[in-house]
Amino acid sequence: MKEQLQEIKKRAEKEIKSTDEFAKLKEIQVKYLGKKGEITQVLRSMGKLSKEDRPFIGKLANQVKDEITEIIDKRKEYLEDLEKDKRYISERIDVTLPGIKPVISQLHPLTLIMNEIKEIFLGMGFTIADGPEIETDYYNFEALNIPKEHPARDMQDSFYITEEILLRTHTSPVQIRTMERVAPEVPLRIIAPGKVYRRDDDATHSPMFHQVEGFAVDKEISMGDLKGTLLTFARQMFGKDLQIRLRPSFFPFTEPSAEVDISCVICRGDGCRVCGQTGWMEILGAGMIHPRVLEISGYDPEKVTGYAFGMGVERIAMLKYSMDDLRLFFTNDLRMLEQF
Ligand code: 2NM
Repeated sequence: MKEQLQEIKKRAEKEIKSTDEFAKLKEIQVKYLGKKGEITQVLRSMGKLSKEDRPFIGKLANQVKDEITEIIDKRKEYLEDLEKDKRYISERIDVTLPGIKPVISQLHPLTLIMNEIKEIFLGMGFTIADGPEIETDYYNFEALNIPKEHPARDMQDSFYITEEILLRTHTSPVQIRTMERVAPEVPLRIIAPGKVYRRDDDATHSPMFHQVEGFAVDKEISMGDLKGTLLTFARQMFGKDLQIRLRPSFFPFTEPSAEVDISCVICRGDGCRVCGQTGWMEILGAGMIHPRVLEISGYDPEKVTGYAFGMGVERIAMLKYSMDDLRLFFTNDLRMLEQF
C-alpha cells in the first residue's frame, strides 16, 4: 500500500504539472482527493491492513494528501501569475507611440476685433478697466439714471438673480465704479470691454454679447472731443477716408445723446444692400454724460463734463466681416472661425 500511495503521488504530480487550465486542476483535485478520489479509497480500504500497519499507512496517506494539495495550490498560483503576465503584456501601453496632436486653431474673431478696438483706444491714451458681470441694480441702473419704471428693468429684458442682483446689461457699471473710485480727480479716460447679458435671441441678438464702452471726464470736455475720438476710432477700424455722422438719440445716462454712423464700408456712401440704400451704417451710441450721473459718481457737473460711448463688438465684427448672422460666432464651427 505504501508503494501504491507513492505511485498515486507521482502520477498526480505529473498530471498537475502538465496542465495549464484551472478547470483541469479542479478535476485532478476531485480525482485524487475527492469523496471518491484515489487517496480516499486507500484510506477506506485500510480495514484490510494489519493493526500494526494501519497507523503508518494512515499517516502516509494523509501526508500524501497534504503533498498533493500543496502541489495543486502551487500550480494554481503559478497559473495565476502566468495569466497576469499575459494580461500585462496584452494591455501594455507603448508610451513611445506618437500622440494625437491637438488641433490648435487661432484667436476667435471676436477676440481679434476686441484686441483691435483696445489697441486703438490705448493709442489715444485710454486705460482698460473691468468689473463684475454680476451686478447690483444700483450700478447697472440706478446710478445710470435709469428710473424704476424704465423698460430695461423689466424681468423680460434682463437676467435677474434676485430683485436687486442681475447680470449686467452693459459695461457702464464699470464706468460708475471707476468714477466713484477716482473722483474728484481728472482727467479720466477709460474703456470697459467685456461680456454683457440681455434677454434677446435672434439673428442679430444674442443673450450674451460683448461691449466696449468708453468715457472721458475732464474740465471742458465737449461734444467735439467725442466726435474727434470716434472719427479717429472709426478710421483706424474701418478705413482711413470714411466719414462719421451723429444723429440725435436718447439714452438715460447721456444728454445730449447720439447714434453714430460711418459711411458704408461696402459702397462708400452710394447706397447698397448692406447699408439699406442709405450709404450709412450705425456702429455705436454716444453722448455727453448726464449731469446726474456725474454727480452721483462724485463729480461736480458745474466743474467737469464728460462724454461716453458704447459699441457692440459682435456688431462691429459683423460689419467688418460682412456677416449677417451673429449666431455664427457662438457655434464653434472651425470652417467659419478659421477664415479670420
Ligand atoms: C452707450 C451710449 C452712450 C455710456 C455712458 C456711460 C457712463 F457710465 F459714463 F455714464 N458709460 N457708457 C454710454 C453712453 C453707453 O452705449 C450705447
